[in-house]
Amino acid sequence: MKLFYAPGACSIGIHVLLEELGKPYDGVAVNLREGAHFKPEFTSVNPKSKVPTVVDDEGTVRTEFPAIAYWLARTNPFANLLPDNIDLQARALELMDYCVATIHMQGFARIFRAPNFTPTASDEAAVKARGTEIAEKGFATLDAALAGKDYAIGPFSIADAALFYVEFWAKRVGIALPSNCAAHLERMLARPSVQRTLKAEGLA
Ligand SMILES: N[C@@H](CCC(=O)N[C@@H](CS)C(=O)NCC(=O)O)C(=O)O
Repeated sequence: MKLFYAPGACSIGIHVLLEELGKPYDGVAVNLREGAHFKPEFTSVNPKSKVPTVVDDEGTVRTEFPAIAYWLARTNPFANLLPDNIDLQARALELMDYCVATIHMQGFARIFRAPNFTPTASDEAAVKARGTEIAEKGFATLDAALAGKDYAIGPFSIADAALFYVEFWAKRVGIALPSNCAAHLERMLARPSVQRTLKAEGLA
């Protein structure tokens, strides 16, 4: 198994899940700043030019965070990354989609890539402010969902990997996390899988 990742990018969540599995894999760092994801070496693997990208042992390419996470959980049931209970599974998928499609793609994407959202440089501060607003609303929603739970759906699951990376970004850009999200981030940072991932990505 091979994981294409960029240090500190959303691929960090999939990196954590691979560490949770404890099976051998190769981590391949893709330098997004230098545009390595647009070069043939990478686009021949994933023409979408995105990390995370996973290539499994049969050579099948897997893309999109929720799909990769779901596939890892279902093909490695010993790791208990997704409970058998269908309601909890649906909750995990719901939460992952909210982290990726809303908090990441609508919130943090505006903060990290404001020029992608406006042709006018003087509008970029407003774009970033809107991104912050979307992310903050997202964390407030997830904070309520976390009440009384150690992890996103109760037991640790693939949803925590998605929640972890957006919380990690919040800390990086100075968005204050509400208390349940802040406690969840600390809980994640204490997991050996997360510590190994941060070390491997040069972020420890
Ligand atoms: N919807 C994708 C999002 C992946 C994504 O946006 N990855 C970012 C890094 S966090 C990326 O590869 N960006 C490169 C670019 O868009 O140029 C997923 O779920 O995996």
